[in-house]
Amino acid sequence: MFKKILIANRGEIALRVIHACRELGIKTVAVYSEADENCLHVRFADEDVCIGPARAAQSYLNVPAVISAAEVTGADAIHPGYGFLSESAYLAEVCEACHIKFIGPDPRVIRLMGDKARARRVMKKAGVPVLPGSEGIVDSEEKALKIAKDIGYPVLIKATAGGGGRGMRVATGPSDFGQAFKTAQREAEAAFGVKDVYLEKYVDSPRHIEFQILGDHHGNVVHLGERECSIQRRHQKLIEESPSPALSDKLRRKMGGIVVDAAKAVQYANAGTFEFLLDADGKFYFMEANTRLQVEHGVTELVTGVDIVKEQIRVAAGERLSFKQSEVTFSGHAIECRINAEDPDTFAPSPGTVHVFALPGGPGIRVDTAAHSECLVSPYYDSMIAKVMAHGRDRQEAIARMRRTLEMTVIEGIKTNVPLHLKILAEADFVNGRLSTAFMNRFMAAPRGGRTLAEAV
Ligand code: MV4
Repeated sequence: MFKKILIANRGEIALRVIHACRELGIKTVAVYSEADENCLHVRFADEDVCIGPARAAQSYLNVPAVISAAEVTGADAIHPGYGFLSESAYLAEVCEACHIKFIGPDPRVIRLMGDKARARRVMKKAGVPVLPGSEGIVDSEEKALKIAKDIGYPVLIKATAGGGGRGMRVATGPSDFGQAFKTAQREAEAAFGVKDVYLEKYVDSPRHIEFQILGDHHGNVVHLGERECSIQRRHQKLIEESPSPALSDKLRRKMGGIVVDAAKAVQYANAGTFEFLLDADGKFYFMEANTRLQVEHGVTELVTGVDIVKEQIRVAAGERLSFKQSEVTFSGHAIECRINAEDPDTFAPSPGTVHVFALPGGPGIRVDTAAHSECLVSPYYDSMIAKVMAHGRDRQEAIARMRRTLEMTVIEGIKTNVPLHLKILAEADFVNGRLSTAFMNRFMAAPRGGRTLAEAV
């Protein structure tokens, strides 16, 4: 087992990894930017190294700085968390060259899944359902127009280097196809430096369902069921839950079997997530695979009892998964609300000093956060300051626990989206599990007492 792990991240996820390391008896190294000197991940790590200025490009995204910190502290592995360098095949390659274990899948698998058109092709070959679309990237508008006609409108033009919704454009017919194609290419080039795009049939108002998998270096892969992440705004997830209200046990077993086979086909080792769209007829289609620990991994931990981060560390060290698929059980229901430091009207970030930070806890509640009273929410990084998770025997109990927790949450000094969460949790469609990726758009537009939600919160 590793003796010392460097955590190339900050905030709640850096603390989450420290929890796992402490339980496993592994020493930790925090890295931090000049803006994060007083953060809890620095306080609770055994050692710490400042790796650069506040701007992430010069610190948390700086591969030479991270590697140097690992070298000088003698860390034998790096956990990248999520975001930042977590899906950097380059960091994983440099780690390999430096004989430092990267706690994540092989760089070749990271590269494969980072190329969305290629991932689609490989997954289709491995027996995973994909939407009608182009065979790989399409380099000319003329060819693309022909393919779009075959697929049938509406079609979606997606950046192959994209993911998370960036560089996507819908074309509703041949008349707006040219414009959408050019815009998608231009956005892809600007955002990722690669203008390549591919085409897919567009699904209206689907559910976002993702399967959690874990693989080891001995050919074992298990799935830990799904999370439904349909409640999101501008591709930022707000609420996630497990299980999905839309999946039967039969569909779960079917999709689970498919993702396990697909992961085995690419020799997937470590934690990963396979994203699907689920349409109104219950048909599902592969979208992309994320080769990292996800923000929302905690809801899966609550319903399965598996510590995903400890498993990640064990398998990276060459150990076998500590359980078999037949030993995975699902218990009750879990929901997560992402608490963001943002203005509830404008959604603009609301950084600053938190004067009071108090959450009640109690049965079935888990809070993952690096915030505390008198902490500083930095304008340099993501605005998510806490993940509140509620577990109950069923969905209704989980929702009730979430509501009473958020009602008794006191965060003063900055603005947060807690009021928004409480409004969503009270919405009939949410309570009845009628979720889709269109939920938030409808919700924001729906008038309440003569005002739209955007005006009311
Ligand atoms: C789609 C789609 C409809 N049809 N693909 C957005 C993020 C990326 N992971 C895939 N995304 C979508 N792909 C086809 N062919 C709709 C979305 C989408 C979406 C997906 C998941 C969660 C929220 C979403 C919000 C808007 C659009």
